[in-house]
Amino acid sequence: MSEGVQTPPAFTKRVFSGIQPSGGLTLGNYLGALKRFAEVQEQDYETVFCMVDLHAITVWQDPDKLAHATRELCAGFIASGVDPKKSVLFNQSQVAEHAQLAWIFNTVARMGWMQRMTQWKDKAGKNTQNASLGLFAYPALMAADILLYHATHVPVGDDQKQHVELTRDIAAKFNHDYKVDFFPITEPVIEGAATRVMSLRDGSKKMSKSDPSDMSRINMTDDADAIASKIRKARTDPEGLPSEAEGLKDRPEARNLVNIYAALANQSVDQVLADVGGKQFSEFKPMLSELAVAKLSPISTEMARLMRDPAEIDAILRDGADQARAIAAPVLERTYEIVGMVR
Ligand code: AQP
Repeated sequence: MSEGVQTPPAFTKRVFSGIQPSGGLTLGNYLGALKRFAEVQEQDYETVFCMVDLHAITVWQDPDKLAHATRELCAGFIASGVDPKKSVLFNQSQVAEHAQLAWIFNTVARMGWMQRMTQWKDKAGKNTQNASLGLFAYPALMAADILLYHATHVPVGDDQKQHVELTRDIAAKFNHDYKVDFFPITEPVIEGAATRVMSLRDGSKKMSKSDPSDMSRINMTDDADAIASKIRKARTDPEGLPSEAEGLKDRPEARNLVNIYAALANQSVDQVLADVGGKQFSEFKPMLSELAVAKLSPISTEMARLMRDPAEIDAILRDGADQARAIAAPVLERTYEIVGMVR
């Protein structure tokens, strides 16, 4: 993470982040989350990463697919460079403390805070009466995920910023109401050229696992032909590429493809445009496909290899859950004491 991000004093520098096993991983999850998790693991932070299956079931998940998606997500973490020997890597439902602390936070968070969450509004749609109570309470569980580890920093894509801000509000209200300085005020860390990867079919929507159109996203398990075909068919406009970022203003689809290229190439948007400015999309799209295949195919090959041994993945998750519980249990215990529960 870059300099300038403030660490709350008195708390160990610790990163927490999670991904839902709500479908196959997308390029958005990779660039907005996994790639950065692997980078931050090598920096001066303790790192805790979670497959948030309790979050996934806030919308319907087929039980067989959920188990498969959880193991595949674990394979995706490892294949992207998250090393279970360096990071705590586990599955949320194996550490009961997440649900227990979430209950306390359900009593701290206010209805009005939850109603303002854009993810709730987007996912519940017009039919809020039929959405699950869990979907409404999602941000309180996310606050519990983060604060159970006293995490000081949360690397996320731009879409999750509002939830991390709510986590800060919950921590501040808990500390204030119980007159303690127990939970840190966590910093969201949103960095990189692709903090919000957009749909390949509609530059105003984020790329998402659960988008009904498979052509809207690049899946981490897509082969080279599928990646090339999706990029070839990606929506663009008739203009060529500009030489400076300013020329991408009001061109969301063009900006999205350039952002993806920049993030995959570890370059800034300006560096990319200095090279490709003046080219047509017919020339740029094959360059992007080649880069995407070069970066993603070693990851998908490794994911497929890991998935051939599900027992090994389960053992990694169990071991990670033991490590997670060792941090989480004392924090929950102290929370109960602060709240006044007889222990
Ligand atoms: N399009 C994206 N661009 C950048 N970052 C993204 N993330 C997700 N989509 C993008 C980041 O990935 C992490 C895990 O997200 P998640 O799976 O827990 O939930 P999500 O944000 O709701 O992702 P999806 O793919 O859209 O899942 P569904 O379709 O199930 O809701 C987060 O850090 C997120 O910011």
